[in-house]
Amino acid sequence: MLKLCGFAASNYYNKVKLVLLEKDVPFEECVTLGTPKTEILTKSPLGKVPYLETEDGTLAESQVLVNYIEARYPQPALLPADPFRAAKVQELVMFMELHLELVVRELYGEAFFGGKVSESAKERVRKQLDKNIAAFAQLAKFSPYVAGDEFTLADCAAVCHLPLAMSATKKVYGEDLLAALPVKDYLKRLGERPAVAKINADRIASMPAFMASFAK
Ligand SMILES: N[C@@H](CCC(=O)N[C@@H](CS)C(=O)NCC(=O)O)C(=O)O
Repeated sequence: MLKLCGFAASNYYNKVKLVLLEKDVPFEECVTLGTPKTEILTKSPLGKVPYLETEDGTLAESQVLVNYIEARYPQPALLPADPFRAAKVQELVMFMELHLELVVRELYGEAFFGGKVSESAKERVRKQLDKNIAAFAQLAKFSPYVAGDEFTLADCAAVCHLPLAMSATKKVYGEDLLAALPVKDYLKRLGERPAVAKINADRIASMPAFMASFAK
């Protein structure tokens, strides 16, 4: 059986878990909090989660994981059959991860963990976000799903990454930089899907153990 390793506070872990749940694929979860980094490094070359243990070996990088799951369990499809439309979904995922999540991640220390981000870093991130959010707004549809009229892998990414971008920018800049987009309504709507409700509930339940793992 597939084993998804990581922890429920991780947006990348939750993206993959959501894909597995939406497809009703049987899987086990393996919580890596407290696992020595040296051990994780034997499975995931940068020590990052999630990673997926399969009968054939281990895979790292969440988008690789979801593309593997999509290929192995094609139904229900989370990518359009049309190659161009499928590529547009992947484009949206890449935009959210490279140009929103990875940029906003620099703020997490201050937004969520009681740290401090330098004023120059805040300014640099803000400039990048202003540009990248405008680009994302050109691609995102929210009609009713992020890539258009079908629920896709892009929604699995969006429901995990966008809330972090909203709350981190709100905390650090005093304004949600995604507020001009219909993200709140979208997340509310998507939150009604049982699989999305499950990853959100599991994430909330996991927070005390996650925060405690930093105190060690
Ligand atoms: N590009 C990676 C990003 C994964 C990632 O950043 N995971 C975080 C948790 S959300 C992590 O493992 N951080 C620990 C570290 O970087 O050592 C993916 O898509 O899987």
